[in-house]
Amino acid sequence: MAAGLIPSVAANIGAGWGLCLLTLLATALWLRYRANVEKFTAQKDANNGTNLPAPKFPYFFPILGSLPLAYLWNPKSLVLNPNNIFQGPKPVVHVKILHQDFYLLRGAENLKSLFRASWACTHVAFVKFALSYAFGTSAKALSLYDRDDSGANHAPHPDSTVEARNRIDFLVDQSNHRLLEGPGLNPLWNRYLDNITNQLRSLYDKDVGTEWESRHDFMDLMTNQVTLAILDALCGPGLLKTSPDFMHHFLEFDKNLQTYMQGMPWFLAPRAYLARRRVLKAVRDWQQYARDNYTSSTHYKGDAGQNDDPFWGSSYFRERHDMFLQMGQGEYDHAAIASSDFGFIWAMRNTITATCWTLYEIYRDPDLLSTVRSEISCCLAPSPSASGGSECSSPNLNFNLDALLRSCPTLSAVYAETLRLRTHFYLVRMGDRSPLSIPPYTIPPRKAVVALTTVAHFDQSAWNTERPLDEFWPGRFLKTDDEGKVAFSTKGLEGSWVPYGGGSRQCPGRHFAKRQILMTTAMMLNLFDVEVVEDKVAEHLDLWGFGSGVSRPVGRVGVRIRRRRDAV
Ligand code: HEM
Ligand SMILES: *[C@@H]1O[C@H](CO)[C@@H](O)[C@H](O)[C@H]1NC(C)=O
Ligand SMILES: *[C@@H]1O[C@H](CO)[C@@H](O)[C@H](O)[C@H]1NC(C)=O
Ligand SMILES: CC(=O)N[C@H]1CO[C@H](CO)[C@@H](O)[C@@H]1O
Repeated sequence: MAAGLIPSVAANIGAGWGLCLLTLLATALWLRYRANVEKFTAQKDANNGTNLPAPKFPYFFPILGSLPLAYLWNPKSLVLNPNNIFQGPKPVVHVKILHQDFYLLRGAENLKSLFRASWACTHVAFVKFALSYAFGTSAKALSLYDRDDSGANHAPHPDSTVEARNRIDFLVDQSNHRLLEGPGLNPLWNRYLDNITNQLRSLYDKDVGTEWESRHDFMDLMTNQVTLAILDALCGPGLLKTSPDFMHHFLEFDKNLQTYMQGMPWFLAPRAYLARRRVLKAVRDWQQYARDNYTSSTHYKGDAGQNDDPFWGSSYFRERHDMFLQMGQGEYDHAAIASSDFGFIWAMRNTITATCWTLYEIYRDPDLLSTVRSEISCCLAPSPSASGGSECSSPNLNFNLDALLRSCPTLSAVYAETLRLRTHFYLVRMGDRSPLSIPPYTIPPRKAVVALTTVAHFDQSAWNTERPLDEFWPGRFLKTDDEGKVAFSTKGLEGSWVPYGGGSRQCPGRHFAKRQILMTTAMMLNLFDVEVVEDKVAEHLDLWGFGSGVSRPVGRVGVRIRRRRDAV
């Protein structure tokens, strides 16, 4: 017995000493922490300067720094909690997490300063991170980014000696703009319009009857329709022809995005990495098929885009393919091109989920539904098939896009409020060679400056809070004048409504996204009556869902659906 006692006494004495040391350490840490807190709260920002260092957010543990552990279980509630690094008393803070320095900022004026400073920023670190972690682009291919010091602006940086063909950051940015904000936009849009019109007509003619019938999940139904049509517009029919399961793997990939971004090793998440291998293989197979079949005589005719073709889908992918192959010494091989192209294809996922949420909000509110329906009924042009076409039984879907964009205040407000409520995105910038000016502060170059759309969109001081900010209320964007006329307005919301970011790196897909969401919504409302019967949906906002853009719906929305009774 005694023999058993001795070690346990020794252990107790040891533990006693350990405890004593720990107490000492904790006291020391506490004193240091209090001193930092005092310094932080006492720092007065002289408003005559513009060159101040941002206040340092005090932290308790030397190595962890301000690592917000509660983020792990509920990121959104941590982010909106008034006592954390995202919401503290100072709108610009310097935080240290695991020895990394970050600058967090919030407030409309600071976001506007950040957007203004975008032209002096470099994105290379973030692009490389996303391409390698999420999309699996090889380190060899990404080394082209390390060698490109010419910047993303039209004129290369004066010290840079990079050859024009190797200006990867600038060239990729330019090709995105050509497709989404330049000559590529209308053909892309026309192909989307053509496909979604036919898909929804076929749903009307073949799948949905005149009597109520149940559907297990409305979000799933819409996701499928919209994803198919966007893929067709962007990549042509070849992607689904060569890989009929692409959509399934794509949605699986999307669900797991944060798993890849967090650098989870493959053996802890084999299914997630399997989904990624499958989508990447699909893109490679499609591009092989496009290389084999494309000739300059296979281009589309007319509005579908005479520079585009059914094999590559858009000239965007065909030209990017040549552009990447011509860089460096062939570091960007076919696999690397496929993974970067997939990164671009993935970027459309925000507009898919946004369409689902928009329709969900309208269909579950009968008053809103009838207001929006009466607005869109004024936007119909005569149906081209109305005279003698065989489709005279199905409703007119020939909406005038400009009218939808400009003359439907409530529809616009639903769109804007959906993006306000559901977009959770980190906007990140980094000064390239010179510091970033966020008056009165100056932030040193090569440090990440981060703002979160969620913080901006839930800022009590910026928004009309007649209804709580966690509630969907399109009225936030509507103004009624003296004669009772309702207008859509985002006046005074610059820097507060920021679902697309801002400045020179603002989302180039926003024009397509807005058209796509408004038009698809108008068509659905004109074709179908939908009633929500089982509302079991929530935003995917745990650690694995938060921060990737417009939230993904989880759970389901059981509905009854039928052909619209009073269709016009
Ligand atoms: C509702 C839909 C969408 C939302 C909320 C959204 C949001 C965003 C945001 C917040 C950024 C970062 C902007 C910044 O840092 O200032 C971004 C970048 C980007 N988005 Fe979108 N986006 C949407 C739709 C699309 C679509 C449909 C496409 C095209 C297929 C697209 C392509 C891109 C690309 C290529 C970038 C990177 C731009 C760059 O780094 O230069 N987006 N998007
Ligand atoms: C700015 O204000 C501080 C104190 O308010 C003062 O000491 C300093 O001289 C001022 N600097 C300039 C450039 O006016
Ligand atoms: C829409 O595009 C998808 C994907 O390419 C294709 O499978 C489908 O047949 C197209 N639908 C219509 C009606 O054109
Ligand atoms: C439509 C068409 O021409 N398809 C051809 C494309 O290329 C593949 C080889 O990758 C051929 O098998 C197809 O017949």
